[in-house]
Amino acid sequence: MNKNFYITTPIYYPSANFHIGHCYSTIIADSIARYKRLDGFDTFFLTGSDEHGQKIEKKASETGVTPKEYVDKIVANAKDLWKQLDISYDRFIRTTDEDHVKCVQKVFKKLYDQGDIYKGEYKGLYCTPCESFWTETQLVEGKCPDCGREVQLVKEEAYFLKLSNYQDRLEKYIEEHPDFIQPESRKNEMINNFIKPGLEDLCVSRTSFKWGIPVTFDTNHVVYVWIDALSNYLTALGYLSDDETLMKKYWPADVHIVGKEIVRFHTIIWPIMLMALDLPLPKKVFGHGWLIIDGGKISKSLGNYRDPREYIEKYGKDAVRYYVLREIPFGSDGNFSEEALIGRINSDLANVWGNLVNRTVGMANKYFDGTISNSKVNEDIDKPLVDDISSLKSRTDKLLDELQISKILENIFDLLRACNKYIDDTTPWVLAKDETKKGRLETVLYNLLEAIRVSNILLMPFMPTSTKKVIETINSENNSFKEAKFIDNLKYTVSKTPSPLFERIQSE
Ligand code: ME8
Repeated sequence: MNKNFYITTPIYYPSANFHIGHCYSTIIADSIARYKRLDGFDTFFLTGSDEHGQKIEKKASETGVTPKEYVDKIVANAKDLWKQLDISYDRFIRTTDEDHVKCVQKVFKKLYDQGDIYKGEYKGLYCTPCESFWTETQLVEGKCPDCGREVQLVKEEAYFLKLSNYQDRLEKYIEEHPDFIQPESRKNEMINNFIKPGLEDLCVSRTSFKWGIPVTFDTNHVVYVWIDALSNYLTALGYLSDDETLMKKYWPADVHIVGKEIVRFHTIIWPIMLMALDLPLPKKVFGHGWLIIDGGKISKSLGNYRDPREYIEKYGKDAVRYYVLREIPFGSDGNFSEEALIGRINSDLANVWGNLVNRTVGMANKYFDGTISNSKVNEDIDKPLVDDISSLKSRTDKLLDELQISKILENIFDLLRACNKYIDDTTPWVLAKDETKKGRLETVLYNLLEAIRVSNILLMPFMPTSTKKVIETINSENNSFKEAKFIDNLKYTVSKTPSPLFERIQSE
């Protein structure tokens, strides 16, 4: 079996209004990358920033700095945020990186030389004061939708990518590879709404602004931002450079994690570029839903914009990670509010997980001075719990392959909930009163520690900080993925002074 794994996030537009929804693509990709690493895969996890384009050029000039100065500042900020969220990327690529610029220029030239890119004329409706192109349908009463002035029909010399040549091949590929676009609903949307109606050749260069990668053989033109941005997945592996070792090792990508609104670019333009370059296509493009914040309207001017760091500082990085992963179910949107975040912390992290660890370790200290080994007196009531512990890894593996991250967390927390019920059903405090039940009491606590240990191993990719704390609390040395099953001969010596895993939060 191929034990290499290549996963990417979208590369972000440098934005000063980076909100908690933006963090989702990166947190989910980080969790999957961590899972694969722990599962023995040689993993490459790529993220970065998408820095070119007219919008950036304009924002920089408004602030009186160069575009590069403008993006440098925002990128430093993004890197800091990823650090605070424990994002374990192998490379942070910037589209202004020298190797990327070279890679894009070589890709563009190669496609031009072989006839997939040709020079033509871009015709469009143009509003000169706004410097914007519009389509007929975007106009409001025939005028510019931004400023209301007259628009002109203009022609601009431009390069085009022959998407139309690849239409049949792409359609066939998508149909023959049902896993390529996930979830299924997005696949149908791409085929029916975009591909079947017919692909038009794509304008892939611009002359109306400068902040982009110059076309080497026609320097008036800069490369269209999406051609530039998508190529990042290849640059990072050294494609068309002197050293293609990573390319040989990791391409094709196992999964591109992308938000639903950019599935179109990743499943039409991107595969066609790759077909033209004669490269295999990524195994999967996963289009996730959004975190809907305050009904979808979020901006600094509305006063509801919060830097994600505020939540991290207030509630901890793992609570934020857990919340977004748990709240966005496969293929759908999730909702965000601070109230709901507090609700999740209290109901799942504090009441279920924290409480279970606390109760179990407390009883191990109280009744056995912290030392527990299995006395192997099993009763019927233990069996379902032991089975659930042993099957947890294979159930989680399957859900991870399907990218059902929210479901994974739901499943693990179901097990933790079942443990709290197991305590109520087995009543250890009653067993403790009867010396002849000492063996039974030890088994009950042992089973609970096993559930805590195994669930903790599988939670490591999702909540790297809290799971370390649990390892210290139960003092477990058996924390590898291979040991994520019920083992009946361990010896636990739990911490005498465990600190609480998650505190309950009083809502204001
Ligand atoms: O699209 N909930 O960058 P971007 C969940 N540069 N995800 C969200 C979200 C929300 N509320 N808001 C944003 C770009 N995102 C391009 C990518 S890749 C070659 C180029 C996600 O900064 C969004 O869906 O606009 C996307 O996946 C990511 O944040 C970056 O968005």
